[in-house]
Amino acid sequence: MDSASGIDLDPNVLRHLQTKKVEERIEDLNNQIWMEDDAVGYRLVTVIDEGLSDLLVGFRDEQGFFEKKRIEKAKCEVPSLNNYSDDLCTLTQPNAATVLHALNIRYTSNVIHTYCGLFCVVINPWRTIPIYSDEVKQLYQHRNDLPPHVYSVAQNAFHGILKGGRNQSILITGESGAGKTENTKKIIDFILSSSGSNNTIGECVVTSGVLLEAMGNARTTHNSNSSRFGKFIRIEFDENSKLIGAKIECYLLEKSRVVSQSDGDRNFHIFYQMLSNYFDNPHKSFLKLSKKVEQYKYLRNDDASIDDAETAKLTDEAFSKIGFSEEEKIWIFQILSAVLWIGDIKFGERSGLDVSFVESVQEVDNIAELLEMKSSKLVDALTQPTIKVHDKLIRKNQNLAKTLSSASAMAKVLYERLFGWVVKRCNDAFSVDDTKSSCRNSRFIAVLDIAGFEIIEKNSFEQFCINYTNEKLQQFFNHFMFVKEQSDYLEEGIKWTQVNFANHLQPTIDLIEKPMGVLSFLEEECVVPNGSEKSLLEKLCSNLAGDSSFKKSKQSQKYSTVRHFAVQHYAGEVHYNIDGWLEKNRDNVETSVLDILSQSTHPLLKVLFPPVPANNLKARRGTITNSTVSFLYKNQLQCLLDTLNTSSAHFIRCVVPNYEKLPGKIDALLVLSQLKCNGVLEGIRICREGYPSRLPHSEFIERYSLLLKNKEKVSGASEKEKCAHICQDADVRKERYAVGKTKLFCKVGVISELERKRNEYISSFIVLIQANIRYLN
Ligand code: AOV
Ligand code: MG
Repeated sequence: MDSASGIDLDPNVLRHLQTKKVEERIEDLNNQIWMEDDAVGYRLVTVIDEGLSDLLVGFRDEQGFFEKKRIEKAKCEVPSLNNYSDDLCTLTQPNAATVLHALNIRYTSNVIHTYCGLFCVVINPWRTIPIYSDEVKQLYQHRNDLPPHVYSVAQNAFHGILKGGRNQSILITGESGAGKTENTKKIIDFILSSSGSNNTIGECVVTSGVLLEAMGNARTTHNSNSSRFGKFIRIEFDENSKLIGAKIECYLLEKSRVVSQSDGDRNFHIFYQMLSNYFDNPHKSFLKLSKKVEQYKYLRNDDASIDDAETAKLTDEAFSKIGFSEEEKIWIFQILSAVLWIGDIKFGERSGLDVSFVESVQEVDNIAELLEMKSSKLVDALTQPTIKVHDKLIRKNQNLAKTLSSASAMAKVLYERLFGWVVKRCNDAFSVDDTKSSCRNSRFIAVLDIAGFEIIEKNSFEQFCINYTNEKLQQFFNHFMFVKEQSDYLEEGIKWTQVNFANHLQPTIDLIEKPMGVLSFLEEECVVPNGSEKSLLEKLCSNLAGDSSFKKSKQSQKYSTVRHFAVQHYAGEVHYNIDGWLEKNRDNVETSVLDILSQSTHPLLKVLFPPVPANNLKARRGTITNSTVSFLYKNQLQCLLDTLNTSSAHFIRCVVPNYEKLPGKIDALLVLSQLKCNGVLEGIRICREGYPSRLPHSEFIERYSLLLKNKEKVSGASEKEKCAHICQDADVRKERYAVGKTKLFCKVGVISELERKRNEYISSFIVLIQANIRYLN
């Protein structure tokens, strides 16, 4: 029984929660140092001799042989005296090596959460661990002295609402498979169960998650349930902190997946669910789902290990719970089935002529029937679009490549709008009625689940958007941290001279956003006649060459200069391959395709493709700059940041420990690269610039007063004065500490130094006592 909260806790759970703290041992470091190592990240070695800029070190290799090596001092990190700390910033020597070491020993003892200043780092356990039970939830709802946990972050946010504070946001980032979505679900669940009263809203929010996963998630090589869109979920409360509603906003659905997937990836889950045994044959034949999964071109890569029938059931039930009628479900599946048939249309081309045609009518007939349109019109729209020349409408033949791309665009736009509609319907089920008076003072807790910084083999437009987003979020974090530190120092009456590290990211953001920057050149190239990626790259290189964040890629096997440019992001230099950017950014759908979709009599298509007024040329053409993906996304991102800026933020960084999905195993290099990309090391760096170690006066005096040279001198002094005297007597330089109103603030290394002096004092004291005892004997 946990005496403070009156809650029964399984000892197994306690062990995972690490309530029984591992005895923190102050290590005898004995001339040891962390040396950079290509295989294991960092290796603890013994210093044998010290040169001006290098060290001679010794260590045992994997076979147990003793090796000696000269290494540059710059490639070493000082070990920390403590290693099991709940907060990485309180390591006596926070640096890449000690942070990795601390996370490693915690993870291998099943502790997946660790704070790092304002971040909570969570390492994917790759297995179920018993730390999310109702009992544990209750504990975190009632106590604030518990070990790190995402529940604690959620509770802080909830507490912010309860005490009448501002909107709260929880930002979760990390690379694919790191656990963002899992943690988002845990947090939402915690907040909903803390706010108790309105179960219907809570249930709808959770249920909508099932639908979004069915339609927006897919199997990838790194994650069998990978989210292929970003989302921002807001849980809204009225002025009495009562739950009144929720809202989900989605970003950048990866719709290209509908028409093609990389090896090892699947299409969105919903397609496989729709074809699974959960649905009977009459239902399937009504939907014209007459083929097996692997017979559809868009679904070639199946995965037998995923139980699609089981999830189909959950999805079906979720549709009903949210309030989709049986008829509406049929409409949804008709559109999805039509999308699959689009992939199977067989197109041909007259050799030597730019004329394409449909080889067999079966597929087209199926689509036309499902989408309630005329087959002949569909064929024309795809193979012979109508164009306007001097007020005349003319049918234009086009080659096979154009026709194929037109068909893909049709499949993608159908899926994208369907997804958007399902999201909207979910929102309708739980969104707040703005007209109600109680909502005027509403506040929210929002959770952002968005793909983290990415450097892959071939970085394209998608990576560029993701990395741009993360650059902005990192800047937001740096600024937030700056303001927080500033208020901490002000509160403690300490002089403040630190720089705002948020400004350091501005050059890269400017490079992307400024009027003659990457995005504006891209948008312009999308609309100029004969725009091409080659000319875009030339424009970027000639106009941005002087920019410190822009790099021309050096000619190499990997990054040819005719295809690549590089951007210096906070997390590293990324080489972007320019191929396909214009098409991806234009995101054009032939007007003739949009026309037949909006002329259809299908009840759902009428909603998804409302007729465009003939005089609205801008909307019809869809080629104006302000309809490009990047333009729309830039604005969406700015809105998101405006929202975040008016809220109190909380940060969660998810880390994938290894790609083999093995519990308990840390791949050091993989984790190090994530710590770099997700801003944890940047956070540590900023933290090192300030005074990372903070001890209450009394604690500091209790531990270090033995370093005072003259104890009588301070007998009547205040605690504040005593702290200052101890630092002076221990020869800590003035700029390395600051005495605040209640705490003593120290720079990195001061505590290690004081500990060393304290140990020396104690050992000499022991020697003295032993000598005296001998003398007495
Ligand atoms: P992601 O959201 O970060 O990837 P997920 O949240 O989908 O990653 O997690 C991937 C998988 O890791 C899950 O399906 C679980 O098997 C496992 N996992 C993650 N966190 C936990 C946890 N706390 N407890 C148990 N298992 C966990 V992506 O959406 O691909 O970027 O686009
Ligand atoms: Mg996810």
